[in-house]
Amino acid sequence: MAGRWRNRLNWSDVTPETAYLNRRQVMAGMGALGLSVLAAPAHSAEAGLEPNTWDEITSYNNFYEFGTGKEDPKRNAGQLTTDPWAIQIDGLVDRPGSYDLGDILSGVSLEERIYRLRCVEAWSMVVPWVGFELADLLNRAGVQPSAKYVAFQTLLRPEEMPGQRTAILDWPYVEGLRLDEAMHPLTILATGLYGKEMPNQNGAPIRLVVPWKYGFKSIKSVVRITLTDAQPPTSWNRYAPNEYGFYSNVNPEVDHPRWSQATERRIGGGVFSPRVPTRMFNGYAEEVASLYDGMDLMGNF
Ligand SMILES: Nc1nc2c(c(=O)[nH]1)N[C@H]1C(S)=C(S)[C@@H](COP(=O)(O)O)O[C@H]1N2
Ligand SMILES: [Mo]
Repeated sequence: MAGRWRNRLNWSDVTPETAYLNRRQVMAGMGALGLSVLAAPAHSAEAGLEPNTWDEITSYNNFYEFGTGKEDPKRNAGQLTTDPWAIQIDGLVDRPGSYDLGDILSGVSLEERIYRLRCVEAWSMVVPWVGFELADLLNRAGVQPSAKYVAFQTLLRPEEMPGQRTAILDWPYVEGLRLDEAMHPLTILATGLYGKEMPNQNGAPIRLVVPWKYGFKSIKSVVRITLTDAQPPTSWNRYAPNEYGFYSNVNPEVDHPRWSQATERRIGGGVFSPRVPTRMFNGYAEEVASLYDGMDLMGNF
Protein backbone atom coordinates (compact mmCIF):
# COMPACT_ATOMS: atom_id res chain seq x y z
CA MET A 1 0.00 0.00 0.00
CA ALA A 2 1.13 3.55 -0.53
CA GLY A 3 3.10 4.90 2.40
CA ARG A 4 0.89 7.92 2.69
CA TRP A 5 -2.03 5.76 3.74
CA ARG A 6 -0.22 3.33 5.91
CA ASN A 7 -0.83 5.21 9.13
CA ARG A 8 -4.43 6.01 8.42
CA LEU A 9 -5.92 2.69 9.36
CA ASN A 10 -9.52 2.05 10.09
CA TRP A 11 -11.47 -0.07 12.51
CA SER A 12 -11.24 -3.22 10.51
CA ASP A 13 -7.47 -3.07 10.25
CA VAL A 14 -6.57 -3.74 13.81
CA THR A 15 -7.52 -6.11 16.55
CA PRO A 16 -10.71 -4.69 17.96
CA GLU A 17 -11.46 -4.41 21.62
CA THR A 18 -14.90 -5.73 22.56
CA ALA A 19 -16.54 -2.33 22.23
CA TYR A 20 -15.61 -2.27 18.59
CA LEU A 21 -17.93 -5.12 17.91
CA ASN A 22 -20.80 -2.69 18.36
CA ARG A 23 -19.25 -0.36 15.87
CA ARG A 24 -22.29 -0.01 13.66
CA GLN A 25 -24.45 1.00 16.60
CA VAL A 26 -21.84 3.39 17.86
CA MET A 27 -21.50 4.93 14.45
CA ALA A 28 -25.22 5.28 14.02
CA GLY A 29 -25.17 7.27 17.24
CA MET A 30 -22.61 9.63 15.77
CA GLY A 31 -25.07 10.99 13.23
CA ALA A 32 -25.63 14.14 15.22
CA LEU A 33 -21.92 14.83 15.11
CA GLY A 34 -21.79 14.35 11.39
CA LEU A 35 -19.64 11.25 11.36
CA SER A 36 -19.78 9.70 7.98
CA VAL A 37 -18.35 6.27 8.20
CA LEU A 38 -15.91 5.42 5.63
CA ALA A 39 -16.05 2.29 3.65
CA ALA A 40 -12.33 1.98 3.84
CA PRO A 41 -10.14 -0.09 1.62
CA ALA A 42 -8.66 -3.02 3.48
CA HIS A 43 -5.20 -2.59 4.91
CA SER A 44 -3.20 -5.16 6.77
CA ALA A 45 -2.71 -4.61 10.46
CA GLU A 46 0.49 -2.90 11.45
CA ALA A 47 2.21 -4.28 14.50
CA GLY A 48 2.00 -1.88 17.41
CA LEU A 49 -1.16 -0.21 16.20
CA GLU A 50 -3.61 -2.11 18.34
CA PRO A 51 -5.53 0.62 20.13
CA ASN A 52 -5.39 0.92 23.89
CA THR A 53 -8.65 0.24 25.68
CA TRP A 54 -11.23 2.94 26.34
CA ASP A 55 -10.39 2.72 30.04
CA GLU A 56 -6.67 3.19 29.48
CA ILE A 57 -7.18 6.15 27.15
CA THR A 58 -9.69 7.88 29.42
CA SER A 59 -8.19 7.27 32.86
CA TYR A 60 -4.47 7.96 32.33
CA ASN A 61 -4.31 11.54 31.11
CA ASN A 62 -2.27 14.71 31.09
CA PHE A 63 -4.58 17.73 31.34
CA TYR A 64 -3.02 20.09 33.86
CA GLU A 65 -6.09 22.33 33.88
CA PHE A 66 -7.61 19.54 35.98
CA GLY A 67 -4.57 18.62 38.06
CA THR A 68 -1.13 17.16 37.51
CA GLY A 69 -1.89 13.55 38.45
CA LYS A 70 -2.68 11.07 35.70
CA GLU A 71 -6.02 10.28 37.35
CA ASP A 72 -6.98 13.91 38.12
CA PRO A 73 -8.47 14.76 34.70
CA LYS A 74 -10.94 11.89 34.82
CA ARG A 75 -11.94 12.83 38.35
CA ASN A 76 -12.20 16.60 37.79
CA ALA A 77 -13.11 17.23 34.16
CA GLY A 78 -16.72 16.13 34.40
CA GLN A 79 -17.72 19.63 35.47
CA LEU A 80 -16.43 21.24 32.27
CA THR A 81 -19.18 22.83 30.16
CA THR A 82 -18.49 21.93 26.54
CA ASP A 83 -21.76 23.10 24.99
CA PRO A 84 -22.04 25.80 23.68
CA TRP A 85 -18.53 25.90 22.20
CA ALA A 86 -16.96 28.08 19.58
CA ILE A 87 -13.48 28.57 18.18
CA GLN A 88 -12.26 32.10 17.54
CA ILE A 89 -10.24 32.08 14.32
CA ASP A 90 -8.27 35.24 13.76
CA GLY A 91 -5.00 36.79 12.67
CA LEU A 92 -3.89 36.39 9.07
CA VAL A 93 -7.10 34.90 7.66
CA ASP A 94 -9.63 36.21 5.14
CA ARG A 95 -12.66 35.24 7.22
CA PRO A 96 -11.90 35.83 10.91
CA GLY A 97 -14.61 35.30 13.46
CA SER A 98 -16.18 33.07 16.04
CA TYR A 99 -16.93 29.69 14.50
CA ASP A 100 -19.57 27.73 16.35
CA LEU A 101 -18.59 24.09 16.84
CA GLY A 102 -21.80 22.79 15.31
CA ASP A 103 -21.19 24.95 12.30
CA ILE A 104 -17.58 23.75 12.02
CA LEU A 105 -18.70 20.13 12.14
CA SER A 106 -21.40 20.59 9.54
CA GLY A 107 -18.70 21.60 7.08
CA VAL A 108 -16.38 18.64 7.50
CA SER A 109 -16.57 14.88 7.27
CA LEU A 110 -15.41 13.13 10.40
CA GLU A 111 -13.25 10.08 10.00
CA GLU A 112 -11.39 7.60 12.15
CA ARG A 113 -7.65 7.99 12.62
CA ILE A 114 -5.77 5.43 14.64
CA TYR A 115 -2.60 7.14 15.79
CA ARG A 116 0.26 6.45 18.14
CA LEU A 117 0.48 9.03 20.94
CA ARG A 118 3.96 9.46 22.44
CA CYS A 119 4.22 11.58 25.55
CA VAL A 120 7.47 13.43 26.21
CA GLU A 121 7.48 11.56 29.56
CA ALA A 122 8.35 8.40 27.58
CA TRP A 123 5.05 6.54 27.71
CA SER A 124 2.79 5.87 24.75
CA MET A 125 -0.63 4.68 23.69
CA VAL A 126 -2.51 4.03 20.48
CA VAL A 127 -5.73 6.01 20.18
CA PRO A 128 -8.58 5.63 17.71
CA TRP A 129 -9.52 9.27 17.24
CA VAL A 130 -12.51 10.64 15.39
CA GLY A 131 -11.78 13.92 13.69
CA PHE A 132 -11.06 15.90 10.56
CA GLU A 133 -8.03 17.52 9.01
CA LEU A 134 -7.09 20.86 10.51
CA ALA A 135 -6.36 22.03 6.96
CA ASP A 136 -10.08 21.80 6.16
CA LEU A 137 -10.91 24.37 8.83
CA LEU A 138 -7.94 26.60 8.02
CA ASN A 139 -8.92 26.61 4.35
CA ARG A 140 -12.44 27.54 5.30
CA ALA A 141 -11.11 30.54 7.25
CA GLY A 142 -8.85 31.43 4.32
CA VAL A 143 -5.16 31.49 5.24
CA GLN A 144 -3.44 34.63 3.94
CA PRO A 145 -0.11 34.29 2.09
CA SER A 146 1.78 36.12 4.84
CA ALA A 147 0.84 33.50 7.48
CA LYS A 148 3.71 31.25 8.58
CA TYR A 149 2.55 29.82 11.92
CA VAL A 150 -0.62 28.74 13.67
CA ALA A 151 -1.18 29.48 17.36
CA PHE A 152 -3.67 27.55 19.48
CA GLN A 153 -5.24 28.34 22.83
CA THR A 154 -7.12 26.23 25.36
CA LEU A 155 -10.20 27.45 27.20
CA LEU A 156 -9.48 29.73 30.17
CA ARG A 157 -12.17 29.05 32.76
CA PRO A 158 -10.75 28.68 36.28
CA GLU A 159 -14.26 28.24 37.74
CA GLU A 160 -14.42 24.87 35.99
CA MET A 161 -10.72 24.12 35.66
CA PRO A 162 -9.23 23.81 39.14
CA GLY A 163 -5.68 23.55 37.84
CA GLN A 164 -6.03 27.08 36.48
CA ARG A 165 -6.47 28.32 40.04
CA THR A 166 -2.86 27.31 40.66
CA ALA A 167 0.29 28.59 38.98
CA ILE A 168 1.73 25.35 37.56
CA LEU A 169 1.72 26.88 34.07
CA ASP A 170 0.86 30.30 32.64
CA TRP A 171 -2.78 29.97 31.66
CA PRO A 172 -4.30 29.55 29.20
CA TYR A 173 -2.31 26.65 27.77
CA VAL A 174 -1.00 27.67 24.36
CA GLU A 175 0.62 25.74 21.54
CA GLY A 176 1.81 26.36 18.01
CA LEU A 177 2.76 24.78 14.73
CA ARG A 178 4.51 25.93 11.61
CA LEU A 179 1.92 26.44 8.87
CA ASP A 180 3.14 23.46 6.80
CA GLU A 181 2.87 21.23 9.89
CA ALA A 182 -0.64 22.52 10.54
CA MET A 183 -1.69 21.89 6.94
CA HIS A 184 -0.22 18.37 6.86
CA PRO A 185 -2.90 15.71 6.27
CA LEU A 186 -1.88 13.79 9.41
CA THR A 187 -2.72 16.82 11.59
CA ILE A 188 -6.29 16.62 12.81
CA LEU A 189 -8.77 18.26 15.10
CA ALA A 190 -10.35 15.40 17.04
CA THR A 191 -13.89 15.45 18.41
CA GLY A 192 -14.09 11.93 19.66
CA LEU A 193 -12.46 8.58 20.23
CA TYR A 194 -13.66 5.01 19.83
CA GLY A 195 -16.53 6.43 17.78
CA LYS A 196 -17.90 8.33 20.77
CA GLU A 197 -17.86 11.99 21.67
CA MET A 198 -14.61 13.17 23.18
CA PRO A 199 -14.49 12.55 26.93
CA ASN A 200 -13.77 15.78 28.81
CA GLN A 201 -10.49 14.44 30.17
CA ASN A 202 -9.23 13.88 26.62
CA GLY A 203 -9.87 17.46 25.52
CA ALA A 204 -13.58 17.84 24.82
CA PRO A 205 -15.16 18.99 22.74
CA ILE A 206 -12.33 19.50 20.24
CA ARG A 207 -8.56 19.09 20.49
CA LEU A 208 -5.55 19.04 18.24
CA VAL A 209 -3.73 15.79 17.41
CA VAL A 210 -0.27 15.94 15.81
CA PRO A 211 0.89 12.32 15.90
CA TRP A 212 4.58 12.78 15.05
CA LYS A 213 5.19 15.24 17.90
CA TYR A 214 5.34 14.77 21.66
CA GLY A 215 1.87 14.69 23.18
CA PHE A 216 2.01 18.13 24.74
CA LYS A 217 1.80 19.68 21.25
CA SER A 218 -1.68 18.14 20.91
CA ILE A 219 -3.49 20.90 22.77
CA LYS A 220 -6.88 20.13 24.28
CA SER A 221 -10.21 21.98 24.43
CA VAL A 222 -9.25 24.54 21.80
CA VAL A 223 -11.06 27.90 21.78
CA ARG A 224 -8.79 30.01 19.60
CA ILE A 225 -6.71 29.53 16.47
CA THR A 226 -4.58 32.45 15.28
CA LEU A 227 -2.60 32.65 12.05
CA THR A 228 0.61 34.60 12.55
CA ASP A 229 3.82 35.51 10.76
CA ALA A 230 6.01 34.95 13.83
CA GLN A 231 6.63 31.77 15.84
CA PRO A 232 4.11 31.81 18.70
CA PRO A 233 4.96 31.12 22.34
CA THR A 234 4.10 27.64 23.65
CA SER A 235 3.32 26.72 27.25
CA TRP A 236 5.94 24.06 27.92
CA ASN A 237 8.64 25.93 26.05
CA ARG A 238 7.96 29.00 28.21
CA TYR A 239 8.05 26.81 31.31
CA ALA A 240 11.41 25.14 30.51
CA PRO A 241 12.92 26.23 27.18
CA ASN A 242 15.94 23.94 27.56
CA GLU A 243 13.68 20.90 27.97
CA TYR A 244 10.78 21.52 25.58
CA GLY A 245 11.42 22.98 22.14
CA PHE A 246 8.94 24.54 19.75
CA TYR A 247 9.20 21.61 17.34
CA SER A 248 9.19 18.72 19.81
CA ASN A 249 9.16 16.11 17.09
CA VAL A 250 9.43 12.62 18.54
CA ASN A 251 13.10 11.71 18.15
CA PRO A 252 14.78 8.74 19.85
CA GLU A 253 18.19 10.32 19.22
CA VAL A 254 17.55 13.57 21.08
CA ASP A 255 17.20 12.88 24.79
CA HIS A 256 15.31 15.01 27.23
CA PRO A 257 17.91 16.63 29.53
CA ARG A 258 16.61 14.46 32.40
CA TRP A 259 15.81 11.16 30.66
CA SER A 260 16.34 9.10 27.53
CA GLN A 261 13.89 9.26 24.67
CA ALA A 262 15.24 6.11 23.03
CA THR A 263 12.48 3.87 24.37
CA GLU A 264 8.95 4.25 25.65
CA ARG A 265 6.62 2.43 28.01
CA ARG A 266 3.53 1.25 26.18
CA ILE A 267 0.55 1.82 28.48
CA GLY A 268 -1.48 -1.34 28.96
CA GLY A 269 -0.73 -4.91 29.77
CA GLY A 270 -0.74 -4.20 33.50
CA VAL A 271 2.55 -4.46 35.30
CA PHE A 272 4.08 -5.83 32.14
CA SER A 273 3.80 -2.49 30.30
CA PRO A 274 6.46 -3.30 27.75
CA ARG A 275 9.28 -0.90 26.88
CA VAL A 276 9.59 -0.60 23.13
CA PRO A 277 11.97 1.39 20.96
CA THR A 278 10.82 4.91 20.13
CA ARG A 279 10.65 5.55 16.41
CA MET A 280 11.75 8.65 14.52
CA PHE A 281 8.80 11.00 14.17
CA ASN A 282 6.83 8.45 16.21
CA GLY A 283 6.70 6.12 13.20
CA TYR A 284 5.46 8.77 10.77
CA ALA A 285 8.82 9.60 9.17
CA GLU A 286 7.71 8.50 5.73
CA GLU A 287 4.93 11.08 5.84
CA VAL A 288 6.60 14.01 7.59
CA ALA A 289 10.41 13.81 7.40
CA SER A 290 10.46 15.99 4.29
CA LEU A 291 8.97 18.87 6.29
CA TYR A 292 12.33 19.10 8.05
CA ASP A 293 14.73 18.57 5.15
CA GLY A 294 18.01 20.28 5.86
CA MET A 295 17.00 21.24 9.38
CA ASP A 296 19.23 20.53 12.37
CA LEU A 297 16.89 18.40 14.48
CA MET A 298 19.22 18.57 17.47
CA GLY A 299 19.20 22.36 17.57
CA ASN A 300 15.54 22.60 16.58
CA PHE A 301 14.36 20.05 19.14
N1 LIG B 1 -4.74 22.16 27.35
C1 LIG B 1 -3.93 21.12 27.56
N2 LIG B 1 -3.64 20.32 26.52
C2 LIG B 1 -2.83 19.24 26.69
C3 LIG B 1 -2.25 18.97 27.96
C4 LIG B 1 -2.59 19.84 29.04
O1 LIG B 1 -2.14 19.68 30.19
N3 LIG B 1 -3.44 20.89 28.80
N4 LIG B 1 -1.39 17.89 28.12
C5 LIG B 1 -0.70 17.43 26.90
C6 LIG B 1 0.05 16.20 27.10
S1 LIG B 1 1.50 16.32 27.97
C7 LIG B 1 -0.31 15.02 26.52
S2 LIG B 1 0.68 13.65 26.62
C8 LIG B 1 -1.63 14.88 25.84
C9 LIG B 1 -2.40 13.76 26.50
O2 LIG B 1 -3.59 13.53 25.80
P1 LIG B 1 -4.58 12.41 26.37
O3 LIG B 1 -4.84 12.69 27.81
O4 LIG B 1 -5.80 12.50 25.52
O5 LIG B 1 -3.87 11.09 26.20
O6 LIG B 1 -2.41 16.07 25.90
C10 LIG B 1 -1.67 17.27 25.73
N5 LIG B 1 -2.57 18.40 25.64
MO1 LIG C 1 2.71 14.54 27.38
